[in-house]
Amino acid sequence: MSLRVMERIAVVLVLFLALMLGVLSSSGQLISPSQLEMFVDEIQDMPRIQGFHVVNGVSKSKSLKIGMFKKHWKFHRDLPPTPVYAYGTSKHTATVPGPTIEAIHGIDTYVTWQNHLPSKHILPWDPTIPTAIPFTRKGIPTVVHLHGGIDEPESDGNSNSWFTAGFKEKGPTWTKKRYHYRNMQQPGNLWYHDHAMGLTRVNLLAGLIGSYIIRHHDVEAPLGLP
Ligand SMILES: [Cu+2]
Repeated sequence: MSLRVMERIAVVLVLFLALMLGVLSSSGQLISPSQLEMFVDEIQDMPRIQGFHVVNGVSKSKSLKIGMFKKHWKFHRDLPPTPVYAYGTSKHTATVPGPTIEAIHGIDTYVTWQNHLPSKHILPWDPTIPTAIPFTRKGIPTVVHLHGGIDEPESDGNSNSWFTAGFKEKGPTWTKKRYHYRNMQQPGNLWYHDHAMGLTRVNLLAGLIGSYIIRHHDVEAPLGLP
């Protein structure tokens, strides 16, 4: 074993010890999920945003603006408010999961996703994997992917089409601010979520997820659902 290899092992051991000490010293604040009482909070119904207008009884396309905000969120009666990233039309109304977007089959929905996040992430992220890193090292890269949506590539939330707050910095494949969802596919429940290169994991864990429903009257009406 060369001296260099031993040095590296020593460094890894020291880092591991530091980590263990950190875990032990903060364990007084960690809450075991098994100690939380179940079924004490109402299941929340997320705010709904219609992805269409109704003019004289006819559905028409609509443009939405949905932001990403840092705020605090209560996950359980006995947990303190937790820092999160939340989707919403304002910081005040933003939720985790984000608002449910309701679209109608065949009616275009446009969404301008706006990043209002601060410069530093609330969660640690792994810099050793390919990651969206702004040139200035400030800002949290985000880009929204409508999971299951059949849409043009420019609106599909390519991992390298990320952008930071105010579109200050953008990834190499970024093309436009306003995403176009055609809603031409089968009706059903989709979800939208962050998709930034190397940060998807932490951005979702921070709260950047939400539902997207495509409705189709002719398919649903004969079912007579409540
Ligand atoms: Cu997905």
